[in-house]
Amino acid sequence: MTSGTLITVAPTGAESAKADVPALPVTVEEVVATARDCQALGAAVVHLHVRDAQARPTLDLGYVGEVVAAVREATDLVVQLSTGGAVTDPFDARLAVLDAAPDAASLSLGTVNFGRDVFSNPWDLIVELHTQMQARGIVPEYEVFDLGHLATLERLLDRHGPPHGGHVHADLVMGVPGGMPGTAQALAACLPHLPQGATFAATGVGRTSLPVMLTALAAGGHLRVGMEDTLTYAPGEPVRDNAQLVARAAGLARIAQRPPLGPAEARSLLGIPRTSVEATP
Ligand code: KMH
Ligand code: ZN
Repeated sequence: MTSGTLITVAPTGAESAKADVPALPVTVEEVVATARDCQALGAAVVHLHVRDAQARPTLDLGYVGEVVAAVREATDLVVQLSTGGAVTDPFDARLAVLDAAPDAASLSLGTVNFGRDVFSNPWDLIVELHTQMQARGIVPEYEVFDLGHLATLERLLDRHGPPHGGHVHADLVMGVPGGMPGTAQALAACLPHLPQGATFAATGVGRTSLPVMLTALAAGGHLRVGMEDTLTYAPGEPVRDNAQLVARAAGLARIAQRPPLGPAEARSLLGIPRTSVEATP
C-alpha cells in the first residue's frame, strides 16, 4: 500500500456552464488561482479542461498552451491535460492536445453512455493515444468508467507495452450516469483487475464523491476531486470552490494516516521527471 495519498484536482471539466456555476474557474487567471490554492491544500496533480474567451470548452492549442504555461509558471503541480475533452469533440482534436506537451494526459479506456450523450473511445483511438504518449514522453492516466475498461487496459499493455515512465496509474471514474456506480462494491470489484504494480485513484461523480473517496482511501487508493465531478458539497449546499473539495480530501487522507503527497512525490510515484519537454510554439 502506498503510504501517502496522491490528490488530483479536476477544477473545471467540460460539462458545466459558467452561467450556471459562477464559481467554476474558466479564465487563465481563475484556473491559476485555483491551482495555486489547491496545491497549498494538498493537491499534487491538476487535470485540466480548457475554456475559450466565451467560457466554452475548447481544445484550441492557443488556449490550451496558454493555460499549461501559466499553471506551470505559478505552481509545481503535475499538469495533466484531458484528452477526453467534451462529448462533442472530434478524435483528431483530442489527439492534438498532446502537442501542448503536458506532463501527463488522461486516456479513457472505452466508450460509455454519458447521461444522454455518448463518450466515444474506440480501440483505435485508445491505441493512438497510448502510442503517441509513449513516443512523446507523456505519462497517461488511464480513465476507467466501467469494469470492462480494465480488460481493455490489460489488452492495451499486453499488445503495445507499458506507458512512458513504466508505471501504470488508473483513475476509476465512478457514478457517471451510464458507467459503473459509485459504490464500495463496484470499487472493490475493480481492484483484482488492476495490472500488477499499478496504482489507482478514484473519483465519485456527484453524490458518490464521499463514499468513493472513503472506500478508495481504505483500499490504499488515491483521490481525484474537483468541480469537474462534484458541484454539491453537502445536500442543498453548492461547492464554494475547488479548494473546499481538496481541503476535505486532504483532511480525510490525514485521518486515514495517508497524508497528501507533494508534487515532487507525485512525480516520482507517476514516473514523471521535474522538467518536461517545453510545448511546441
Ligand atoms: N468530459 C468527459 C466527456 C477526460 O477528461 O479524459 C470526458 C472526460 C474524461 O472528462
Ligand atoms: Zn476530465
